[in-house]
Amino acid sequence: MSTTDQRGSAPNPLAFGPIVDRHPANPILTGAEFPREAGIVRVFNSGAIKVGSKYIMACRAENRALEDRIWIADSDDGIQFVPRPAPVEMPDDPEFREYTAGMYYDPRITEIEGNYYLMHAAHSGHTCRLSLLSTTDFDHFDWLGFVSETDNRNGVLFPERIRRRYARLDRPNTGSEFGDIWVSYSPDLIYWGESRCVLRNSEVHWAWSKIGPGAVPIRTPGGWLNIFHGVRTQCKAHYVYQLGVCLLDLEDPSKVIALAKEAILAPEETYELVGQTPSVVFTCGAVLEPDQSIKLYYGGADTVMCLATTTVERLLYACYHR
Ligand code: BMA
Repeated sequence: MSTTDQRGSAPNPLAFGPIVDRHPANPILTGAEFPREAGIVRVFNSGAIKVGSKYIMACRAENRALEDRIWIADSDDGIQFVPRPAPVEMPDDPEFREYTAGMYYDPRITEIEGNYYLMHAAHSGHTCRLSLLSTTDFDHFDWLGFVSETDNRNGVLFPERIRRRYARLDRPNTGSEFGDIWVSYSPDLIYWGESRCVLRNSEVHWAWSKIGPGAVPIRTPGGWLNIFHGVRTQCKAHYVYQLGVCLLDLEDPSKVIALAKEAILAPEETYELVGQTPSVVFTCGAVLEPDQSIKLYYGGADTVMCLATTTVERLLYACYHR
């Protein structure tokens, strides 16, 4: 791809302007749309998937007690979502209760071989670890267990096995590995290892504080498109969360093939700048449509759910040229 067309004259429109477009209906979902008695005041960082012709969102729904619930919402068009009457029932297991303290969040939905998996963060006192639910119908969920030690978050399963093993991206949160994107493998989705660093925050010019996996990676013939978040500390005072994109090797996702130099989405609209946490755009889900367009769902300011649209072509262009 070049910045000029085949005649070598007119500039390629992808060379300028936004890589993603915000949807005019933003924010597409707010806490006010949940059943009133639930007291949900914020909904953000929600996973999403398309099942047949329907869209399903696994919402991060938050009340004033800061109990974060995973709450399914349904949509016919991918824009207007209707929350179900009640949140996902979480396991009664005492271990689960002890470690999550009622706070589970940032779910990513991945379909693998006909099953749907929700990998999500679970707070355990001062730290956070990854936990995994599975479902075949989004009505009944099984808890498969904790799938990381403490101090790991942003776990995202790849939608297929890589060299026969399940694969995931995540963000270990401790020590010298703080704030980089890693890949790990598992024979059974429970025990994970062979971990390798994929991308360090020091390699992302606009995100010197930390980076982490975002949406479920999208397979393209040339590699996995990985839409991630990146954070910079502004004036030593507050974090600014933006979204970036890179392309990972299909067979060995620890290899970065291309990385967009620019962020593809930055907090600029009021619903991204003002809210519980100012200046945050944060994604947990993107839906690839048959025409290769992409619906990118993201949380604005840790308060509302938003939608942006783009295409595989635009994201690939960004990886190589922006
Ligand atoms: C991260 C996560 C996200 C949140 C972000 C900004 O560490 O906890 O859920 O959107 O911080 O507050």
